[in-house]
Amino acid sequence: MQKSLLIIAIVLFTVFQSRGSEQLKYTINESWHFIKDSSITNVSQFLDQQDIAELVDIPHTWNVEDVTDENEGFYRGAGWYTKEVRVPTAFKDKQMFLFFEGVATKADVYINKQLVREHVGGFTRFVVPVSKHIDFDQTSEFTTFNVVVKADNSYNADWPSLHADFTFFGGMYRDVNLVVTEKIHFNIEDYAANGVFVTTPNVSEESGDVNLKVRIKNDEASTKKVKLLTKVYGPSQELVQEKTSSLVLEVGANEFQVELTPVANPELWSPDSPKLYKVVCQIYDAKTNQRIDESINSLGFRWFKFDVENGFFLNGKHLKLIGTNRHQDFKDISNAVPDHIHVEDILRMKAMGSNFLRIAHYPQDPAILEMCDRLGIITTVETPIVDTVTESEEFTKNCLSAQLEMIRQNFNHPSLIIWAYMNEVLLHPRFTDDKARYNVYTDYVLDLAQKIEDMTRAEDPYRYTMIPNHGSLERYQQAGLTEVPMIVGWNIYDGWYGRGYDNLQPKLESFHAAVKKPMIITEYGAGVDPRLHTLEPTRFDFSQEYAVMYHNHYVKFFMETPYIAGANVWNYADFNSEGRVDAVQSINNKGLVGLDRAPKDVFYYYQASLLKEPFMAIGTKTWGQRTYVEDKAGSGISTMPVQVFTNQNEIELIVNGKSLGVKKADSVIVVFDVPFVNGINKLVAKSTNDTYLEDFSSIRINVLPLSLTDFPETGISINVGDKRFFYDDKIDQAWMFDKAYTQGSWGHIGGQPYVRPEKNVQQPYGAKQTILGTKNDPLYQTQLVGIEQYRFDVPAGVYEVKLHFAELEGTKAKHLPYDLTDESEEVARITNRTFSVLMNDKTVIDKIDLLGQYGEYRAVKIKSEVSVGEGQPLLINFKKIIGEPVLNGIEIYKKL
Ligand code: GCB
Ligand code: CA
Repeated sequence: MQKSLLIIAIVLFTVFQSRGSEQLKYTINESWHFIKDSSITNVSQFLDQQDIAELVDIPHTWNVEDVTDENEGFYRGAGWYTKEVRVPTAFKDKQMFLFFEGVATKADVYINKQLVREHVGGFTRFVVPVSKHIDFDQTSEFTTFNVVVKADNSYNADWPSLHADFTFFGGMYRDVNLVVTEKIHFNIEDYAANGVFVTTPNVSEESGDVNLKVRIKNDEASTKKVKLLTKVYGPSQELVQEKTSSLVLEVGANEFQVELTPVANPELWSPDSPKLYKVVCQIYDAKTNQRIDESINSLGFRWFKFDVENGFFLNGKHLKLIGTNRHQDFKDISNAVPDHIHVEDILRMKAMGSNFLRIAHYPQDPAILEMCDRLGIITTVETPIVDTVTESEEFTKNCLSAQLEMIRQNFNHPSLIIWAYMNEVLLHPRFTDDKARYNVYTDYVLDLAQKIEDMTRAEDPYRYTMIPNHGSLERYQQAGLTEVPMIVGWNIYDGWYGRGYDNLQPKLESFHAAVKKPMIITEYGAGVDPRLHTLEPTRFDFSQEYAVMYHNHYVKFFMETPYIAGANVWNYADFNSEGRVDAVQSINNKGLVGLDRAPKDVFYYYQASLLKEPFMAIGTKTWGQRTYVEDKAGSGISTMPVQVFTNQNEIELIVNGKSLGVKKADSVIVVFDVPFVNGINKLVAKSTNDTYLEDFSSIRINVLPLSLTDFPETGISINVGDKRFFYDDKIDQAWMFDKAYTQGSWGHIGGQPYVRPEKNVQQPYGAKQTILGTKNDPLYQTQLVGIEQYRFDVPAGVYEVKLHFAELEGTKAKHLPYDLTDESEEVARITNRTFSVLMNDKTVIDKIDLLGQYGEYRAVKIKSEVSVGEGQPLLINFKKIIGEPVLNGIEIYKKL
């Protein structure tokens, strides 16, 4: 039996040798004429202005600069693109299409000035038929036609997402292609899918079903007979089976089911061994045996199950899903990223030990799922309905089409196992002050969810569905939303935005008891500005050190809690969020790597936690230069902890050629107290077993003497009112946190660290507002209030002192003047905080009014020189006039 099948296979193969003209697909990304202008009302008006158009290449977005500058808001409006596309006139017998991979948010496509397609949804692909809209130039070898695309990223109540913590970049930000097919072709007009939908309803170690749904479009004038040849290739490219089906194509859209012989003993797909098969479908003309079209898709044999109590099982084995979320932007490019970045990102996730990726909050470039298939990263992808919905027919329609496009376009990916939709959809619910109306609203949301759910299950009965919620159980339960999907996702931030991370366990236990559905922690994370370090990590301090503690707590808990099927760190990388104010303005910095993909310590922490192969890395590598005070006067040594991340039991650390001994890891972290000497310190960490792991770090430190008899050449830079070191990576400058004055040394006298006056602020000290006029926001977000003096006991000489200020109180910094002479003038004379600064009795800053002169939240730097005589200290006195004097930072250098 086996043998005869094989013979038939070979015979068929030879019959179908001849190749006709097949589908052609290539990018037409170069040289589009572009104008950003919302006042253009029609296509002719735009085309008349070509002299002012800019020449751009796709991928393109118009929001690269305005989303990170200091001005609030960014351009949300229309951008017009045009290009003359030249094709061989011989294409007149074929079908041509424009294939857009992503245009945000709405696209109007014109061919030869005629509007031919409107598409809403910035994250899914769409196809526009061309041939019927153009006249071929029979007198010439080539025909040229004009394409205009009006992209629009305005706010529109009917276009999801309405509101979210990411930037809604506008533009033609993914590839645009020309596709040329025969009149008979796999139906790419079906929601820009590729016409073939592969399913594997039953898979076991012994056998794997393969079924296909095939959609073919017949644009000929009459019914046509074709043959469909389906071939399955194994992971080593060997032909596993083939099948020929004779099909009669009606005019227009056709759909067929193809059942293949189950594949015996399939090589299974899993994160550890992502074995990929390939399904090749070819259409042949039944008469001429000419090949007309081809569609190639990946196929993986795996079976999976989510269990309420015991989590996730792949191919019958328990697997804890753990990995990250991902956005699609990059430093200085925004979302118009080349494929290479997508590819590198998935490689880096694999290198981190991820086996799970939540593609949030919207479908991304095709390269992402392709790479996940190949590298073995299990995925979930979702439709961008975020925070809130509009109760309109149009909004619902757009949500449903976004979901349908997502499903059809991404159908053939073995890595993908969950279709998700709606992220934290009740985060900003409407009508909270009117109970009855609120219920009408949540009923609407519920109804929308049910519609999406039903459609998703009908489209794909073999995958799971999921809705990710924020941590407000009652709200989602009350609305009925936890009942709709197959898996409930929770975005949990205890230990960051709210409470401590100790709350994690009781919270999730109560969620698990309340909702009897499989659970995934779809988000958890902590902000990190890699420039910030501290010896006293606290919630919301954005330090590298706090984030490691936070993630360590979460990961340990997930690993030992069976009902948590999986978890995704928020986020793989830092990403743009224009409206965000944090340590880094307009950036959400919960990434394990930066916007430029530079790893933070937490990235190494995950490598140590997740990788199976031996791993070790020394932390704080991005801290290029540090400065810290010596342990004891005259010792010249600053002892500071250094973390080493490893999955080995113990590590040895050698500092400047001397061993600090061997230390055991606590979970995956080994901490060494390193006695740093001034200048460069060489650290070598080594495993003690035959894994021969070794890592190296060269750390530059300015050890600040307690007694300044030899004033340090590097100067002294103090982050006043703070407990964090700050490293300015742009100019390689190290700042130390503040210290109080002690006899014979240096430091501040008087004053308290600034604390936000509002209740329930997250940060322990300092403000989190964006500071204007600087990129070093953290320095200026903290200050000492009521400072009396900064004192340095220095040798005689000339010193340059630079004082850094910012008004953090806004209108609250308005005070009553203390020197009222006439009581009746009191109200009229309310004025701003004002103080003077004297250096060794010389007034260097006279009655500064930060609010009045510079405005709130603006960095102010004032530099002045002072001459200090023999035996004299350098005294910087803050003289209070109205309200309390403040100081945010101080730098001092010896000139002479
Ligand atoms: C969330 C959101 C995500 C945010 C994240 C955060 O829950 O789903 O879009 O970026 O929190 O960092 O606040
Ligand atoms: Ca400060």
